[in-house]
This record gives sequence, C-alpha cells and structure tokens, in this order.
Amino acid sequence: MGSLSISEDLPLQYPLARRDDSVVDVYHGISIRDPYRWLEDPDAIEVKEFVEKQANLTEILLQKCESHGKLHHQITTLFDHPRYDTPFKRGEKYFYFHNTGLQAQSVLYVQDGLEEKAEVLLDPNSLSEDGTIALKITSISEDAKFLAYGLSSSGSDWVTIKVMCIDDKCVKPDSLLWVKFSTISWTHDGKGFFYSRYPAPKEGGQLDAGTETNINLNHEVYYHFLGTDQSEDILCWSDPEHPKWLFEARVTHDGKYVLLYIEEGCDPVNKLYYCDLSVLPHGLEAFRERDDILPFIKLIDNFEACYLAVSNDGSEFTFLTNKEAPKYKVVRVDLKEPAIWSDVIPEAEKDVLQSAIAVNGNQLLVSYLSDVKYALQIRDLKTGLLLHHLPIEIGTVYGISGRRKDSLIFIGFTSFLTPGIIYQCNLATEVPEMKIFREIVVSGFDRTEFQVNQVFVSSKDGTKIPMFIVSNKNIPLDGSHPSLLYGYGGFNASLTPSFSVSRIVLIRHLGIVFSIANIRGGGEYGEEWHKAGSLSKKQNCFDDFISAAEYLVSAGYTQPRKLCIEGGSNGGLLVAACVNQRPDLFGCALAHVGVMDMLRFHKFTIGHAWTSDYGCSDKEEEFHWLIKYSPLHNVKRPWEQLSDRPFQYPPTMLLTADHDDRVVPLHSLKLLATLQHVLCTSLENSPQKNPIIARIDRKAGHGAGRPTQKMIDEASDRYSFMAKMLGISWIN
Ligand code: X97
Repeated sequence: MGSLSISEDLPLQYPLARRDDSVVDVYHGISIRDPYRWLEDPDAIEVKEFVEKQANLTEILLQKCESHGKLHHQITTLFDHPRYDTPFKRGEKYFYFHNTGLQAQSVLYVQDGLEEKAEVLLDPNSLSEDGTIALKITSISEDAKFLAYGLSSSGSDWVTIKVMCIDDKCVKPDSLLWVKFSTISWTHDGKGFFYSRYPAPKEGGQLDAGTETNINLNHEVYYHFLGTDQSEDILCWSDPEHPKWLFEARVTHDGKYVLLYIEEGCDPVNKLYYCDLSVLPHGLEAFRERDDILPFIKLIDNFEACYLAVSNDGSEFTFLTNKEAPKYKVVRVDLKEPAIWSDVIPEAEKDVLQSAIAVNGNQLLVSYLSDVKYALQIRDLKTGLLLHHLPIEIGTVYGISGRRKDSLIFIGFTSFLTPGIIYQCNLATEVPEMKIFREIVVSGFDRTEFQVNQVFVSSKDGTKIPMFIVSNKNIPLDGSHPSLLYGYGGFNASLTPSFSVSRIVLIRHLGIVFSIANIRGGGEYGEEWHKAGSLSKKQNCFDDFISAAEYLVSAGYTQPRKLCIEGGSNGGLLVAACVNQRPDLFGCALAHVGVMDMLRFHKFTIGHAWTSDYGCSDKEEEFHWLIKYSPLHNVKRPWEQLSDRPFQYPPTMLLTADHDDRVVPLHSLKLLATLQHVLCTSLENSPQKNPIIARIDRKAGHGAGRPTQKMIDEASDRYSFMAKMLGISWIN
C-alpha cells in the first residue's frame, strides 16, 4: 500500500492553489477545463508565490530525509576524480576538455602535440561565480587560429557566440546574440562562420533569457565575418513560409561546399540543399551588399528520410541515410547526376548503423548498435567493404574524433562499470592498433563489487524489450531489494550503457538494483522501434515500461513498494503517465523536466518540434491520442477506481527549473497543482498520505551545462527522498 507508514509521520501542508473554473477550451467539440492556466505565466507574482511555497514544503520534507548528508558526501567524494574528453586535432594543434573533478564546468585545453605541455585555452569557470555560465558549442577554424564558442547562462538553450584568437588567447569583440539550436561552421578561408539564430524578441533585453515561454519561430542561417558587428552578418537562409522549420549550415571537410540541413521537427528526416562556395563569383563578401540569400541547389526536397553527409570527393557525396533503410545505410551520389544513388554499406539485418566517419584517407570508421551495445568497424570508403573489427567491451562509444586526413584517431568508451577509456587508434599500421590513451579512474570505486545483466522482457503485446540490470554482485532474488528503473522512450534516442557516480553510490550504499529499460520510441533498433513508440502508438512506451517494472517484481528483484521509477524530459512524461496508469505498481516516482500538458506543449518555445513524436491537439484524431495519456488530464483518485483496495499515488517528486526553455516549467507546475488538488487538498482526510512534491531549481535549465555542484545537490535531494520513501537505510 505505497509507503503509507513511512509518510504518515510527515503530514504535509500543501499550499492551496487557486482554481480558475472559467478557463475552458473546446477541442473538436469536447470541452476541457484548464483551471491552472494562470500557472503558465512565469512572471506573475501569484506564480512566483506558488513556486516559493512549494519549494519551502519540499525543503521541510528533505530535511527529514536522513540519508541526505551521507549521499551528498559520497556522491561528492566519488565525483572528485579527473575526467577527460577525447582530444581532437585542428591545424597542427590538439584540443581537449578536462575537469579536475569538482570543477563546475570542464576546461578547454590546447597543446602543440600529444606529448607537449597543455595550456588552458578557455576556462568557463572564470566566467561566473557559481558555474552557471556553460560552454555549449565550440568550433575551431581550419588553420587553428580562431576559436568560436557559444556560451549559455543558467541552463537556457539561448547561446551567445564569442570568438577568441588562439595564439594570444585574446577574446575578440565579436558577440552574436539570439543563437539557438545552432552549430558553428567555419569557411576554410578563416574569414568567418555560419550559424543559426532566431529573430531578437521585440521587448525585453537578454537579462533573464530562458525564462520566457513564447514560441520559437523563424529560425535563420547567417554568416558572420570575423571582426564585424552582428548587424552586418549576411542572411544565408530563411523561410518565412515555414516558420517552424529549423536550419543548419555545415561546410564540407574540403571547404568547397556549404550544406543546408532543413528539419521540420525532431524526426530523423531532413531536406538537403547545397551551395558550391568555390563558384560564388565574388565569394560570400558580395552578399554583404545584396539582400538575397545564398543560391542553394536542392538535392533532397522532401521529408521522407534523413541524409547526413559523411564525406565528399569533389561532387561525389557519401551520406548516412535511413531512406528505405530503417536501420540506416551508407549511400553515394554525384551532385552532377542527382538521380543516381548507389549503396556503399547496405542496411544490416539486425544492427543499427549509428555513425560513419571518414578517416585515414579512404576509410570509414562505422559504429553499430547491436542489442543496445556498440560495435566498431573499419570499412573501405569507396567500396564499403569490411576491413577490420575494432575490439571494444560491452558499452557505449561516445565522441569519436578523427578526420579524413588523420591516421591517428581517438575513441571514447564508457559503460556501467567503466568510467571512461579513451583509445588511441593507429590506422597507419596493417592491423589497427587500439592503445589506451587515457583511462578515467574513480578512486574508491571497485568494479568487481558489481554485476551487469541484460534481459529481454516481454511487453503487453509480446515485443521483447531489452533491459540492463546493474546491482551488487550475487544478490539473492528474494524480492527484497529496493530498485530504480529508468527510461526515456522517444525521439529515436537510445539509452546505452554509461557510467554514473550517483547510481554507483545508490547500488553500493542503498543496495539499489538499477535498471534501464530500452522501451519503444527510442532508436535502439532503428526507425521502426522509434515509430512503434510514437504518435498513435505512444501507449506502447508506457506498456513497455510497466512490463519492465512487473518483470523486476516477478523475477524476484523487488516489490512494488520498493520500486522507484525515474525519467527526464520525454522520460518525465513517461514516469508521470505510468504513475497515472499504475499507481499501485510503484513505491516512488521521480519525473524530471517532463512534458505534462499534452494538449498545449506545442504552444511554448520549441514544443512545436515534438509533434513529430506526439502529434498535436489541433488535429482531431491526434487530440484523441493525446487526451488518453496526457499526465495533466489523467489524474484520478485510485481509491475511487479500484474499489477493493484504497491505493494511493506513490510518493512523487516532480523536478523542474526556472530557466528550462526546452520543456518550460509550467508543465510540472500545472501537474503538481492538479495532483495535490485531486489527491490531497480537495477532500478532508484524504487517503493520499504519500507526498506529492516538486523540486524547482533556480538558475538552472533542462539539464545541459549544469554545474557539478548543482548535479550533486539535485542527486542528493531526489535520491534521499527516494530512500526515505522506499524505507531504505544506509549500508556502510
Ligand atoms: C528538441 O526539442 C530539440 C529542438 C530543436 N531541434 C529540432 N531539430 C533538431 C533540434 O527541432 O535541435 C534536433 C536535434 C537533435 C535531435 C532531434 C532534433 C535539429 C535542428 C537543426 C538541425 C538538426 C537537428 N529535442 C527533443 C527534446 O528536447 C528531443 C531531442 C531534441 N524534447 C524535450 C522532446 C520532448 C521533451
């Protein structure tokens, strides 16, 4: 019966939130009330007061969570180890990111050679007292003279691009505002770079950028000339007829072309146009005096598949695509004969082709995902033929760095019990040599204490769902273990094995069995797996996750009252929907930055881009999909549903942050008010004793760029809440 006994000594005084019964929308003839519409205005005093009262309530509860101090201490101790990203070469220099352990943000280093002394190139920690200014994007000019970099404040998606001269580390006056969802791509003459931005908002400065909720429309591509004011940047592409589309310009590795990727949302599909920079009569400069956009030529002009350029030899291009290949393949086309396409690496039967990078002249480093584990191969770029398998353990390849001209490449690897290994792979030898270049060592962590298992769980419709289970070694399957189940299930994203300090602490000191369910909606088995968990089939995600939870119970790992579920963003939606559908199955729920109002998400910031996975309430058929699982619209009193047992909702913590402009906080705030009203405050002596609370962070966003301290503080808060609710005590 939930964790009634544990929470009974915690009578919570929920703040009363005003309900406005006058707000009613009619969707395709159906009236839907939205009594907490007022919570959508982040600037309203009433909303700020609501947030403050909720924060105070959560603070009171967290103070009663005994394991908080120990968790915070252990997570901090284990976090305090040196970390490195894969180095990359530009010009004759090497660059890499490094964090000594507890630094808020990783620092960018430069060195003349791998054996030479490294110097700090850019230390984001010097840019703010509290580490809330993060380096989001970096791009180094071809000659390694300039670094263009994008900074963001308080976790917002907004970026300001700056430029530094690498030799003297002097920051230039260039400053580009209102950049979002952008890369930076230099032309090889080093005169400037392409980037994407939105029009500046009409009112308001940049002071608190990221707290606003207004819709992002009219993305544009610009070219910035080094040393000029942003107002002089040339507009390279815009499409006022399609205000929701997103654009990205990338210069090819040979500097000859600029490719324009056009996206209509988050599906892996894009249009692809190109412009031959070498034949522009007077270069890009000429466009400073003209007001037309660049003369792009259309290669792909529909949204049927994705095309990602791998490399090119003159006009002959190699692409990674999912065209008629849901598990992806590599194809080739000559721009001069755009109707003739040939396969280079055909689609595999079972494995998903994740990436293909041209290296060492005419070779391809390809990565496959095989039952959620990575495999690496070297292939011939021209023929696609397999040359070598690169041996790696079970885990994730993250961050490969190598270019066509490099025979020495770097490959980052991580897994549940491998904090990180950077391999240096020499392709100049007959058989590639994989040498450990750097290994990340976490003092106090001994991998032999733990075990990892992969199981395949049958979902409601019989589909096999892969799930990783990480625990202490040799645990008895007697149903006694507290457990944490994590999922995402959307947007073609795959959850692959990676190392997490806080999860290791949970396993080691709270006896947690940690699981990741690779439910449908993700990219684990390619585009079919993604589509099987989106639009009209979104319920499959929840069924899969519920089946994974039931498996953990039936296989003897845990019991419902000891089982916590967790997810963020689309995974926050997953957790909230599953709690609504099966309040009896879970002992705790942690839903981070979730999409909770499925009828209105498309109206705020970049929400419209998610209709590719969710559909949109503006369309009648799609409204009917959404209303069935929208967390905000499906909160019911379980004790009125299941008459035989007075179930309550599990203890639930919703997490959000004031500068989350990806999934705006109003989603969590409206769900919080609804849950507290329906379950707790609208009736006297409610059976709902389990707490329903929110952790609302300040100067933080959707997650990216979060300083180390904030990560540790948040992990300690949510997991000490979990520990208290599952009734777990600390194991020394
Ligand atoms: C986004 O909402 C990203 C929004 C902006 N965006 C696109 N397409 C992307 C992009 O609409 O950045 C893209 C990038 C990665 C993966 C998918 C799309 C793009 C833009 C320009 C060029 C190429 C790609 N995302 C989702 C999210 O944050 C999931 C992944 C990215 N969600 C929050 C979904 C629901 C909750």
